[in-house]
Amino acid sequence: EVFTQLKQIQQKGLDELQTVRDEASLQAWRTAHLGRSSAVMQVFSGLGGLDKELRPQVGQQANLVKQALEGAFAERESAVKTAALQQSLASEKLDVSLPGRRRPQGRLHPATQALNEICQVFVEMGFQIYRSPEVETDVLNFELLNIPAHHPARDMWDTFHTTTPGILLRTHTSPGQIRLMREAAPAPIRAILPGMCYRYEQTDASHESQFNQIELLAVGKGITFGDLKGTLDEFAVRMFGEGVRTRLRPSYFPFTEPSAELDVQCFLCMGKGCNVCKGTGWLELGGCGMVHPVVLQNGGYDPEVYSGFAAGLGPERVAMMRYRIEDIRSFWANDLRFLEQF
Ligand code: FA5
Repeated sequence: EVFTQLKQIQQKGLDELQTVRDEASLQAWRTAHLGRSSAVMQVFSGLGGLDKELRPQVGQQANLVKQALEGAFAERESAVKTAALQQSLASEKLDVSLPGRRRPQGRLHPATQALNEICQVFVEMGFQIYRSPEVETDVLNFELLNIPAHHPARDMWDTFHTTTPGILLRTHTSPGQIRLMREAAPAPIRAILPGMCYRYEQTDASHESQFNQIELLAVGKGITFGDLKGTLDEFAVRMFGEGVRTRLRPSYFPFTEPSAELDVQCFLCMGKGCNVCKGTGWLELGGCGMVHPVVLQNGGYDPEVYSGFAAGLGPERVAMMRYRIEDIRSFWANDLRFLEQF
């Protein structure tokens, strides 16, 4: 009757194996029918209790059953694996004709684009680009530019101060004038100095607490106010188009004498008056003037021998006019819906 039992064990195992369709039930079947506490294994462990003559025959028969089950299992296992592979090949088919997903492409910030364009125009006119630091000393940002402590102009140009006394974020690119003059003296200079400036400012649609400037500096013998005017006219034409004129309005800066505000004719209405120029026909671009003798001297040039002109332009203002951007605070608000338009 042990033999009948073995036969039944084998039959039951094989029958149940028929219903196995996946990896999980395959493993469950193996534990149930070939595991340590499975029926066939119990026959092996019960061998000791049998009659001596019966033992080899039962053992042999149990072995055959075990081998039959193992063989069937191996077959089923490979069938299940093949089926799973077929299934995944069919369901995860790659369609190589689908277009790929593009990575979003970065681009230059609109302020950088305007800055680059203005620099390009001046470079074509023979100006060199000179970089000077954004973290500056009080001495260079103010004192050597003729703005001593307690000078009223300091209020207008107040900035962010570091915890180190006398070290601040520059309010304009003008301290670069002194740095460049000291490096170059007594050689002639024709350069632009672009970069970020910072101000402690009540911000509004046209004033940010950070913005770019492009400083213009020419120093040499016999440089006149006419050279300044001519340079700015040529810049306006190259930048904004044929026929665009500039206008200088008397102004005051401690580091230039005489000083002027630079307006450029509105290139959208060509001076007739429109929304962008608020009906005036002119757009304000920056300050300028002849380098003050004291500043020339601070830079290492003898004002009796040398003269020069300087200007400070606001590239964001140029970009605002060009793209009709209504609020300068959009530039640094980090809103991609704004930035991706340029
Ligand atoms: C100056 O900063 C002078 N250093 C310019 C100068 C240089 C004069 C050389 C003479 C010789 P002002 O503070 O006006 O001047 O600034 C010049 C330009 O920078 C402005 O016309 C404007 O375009 C830009 N600017 C100034 N403040 C801000 C601000 N808060 N936000 C955006 N742009 C500004």
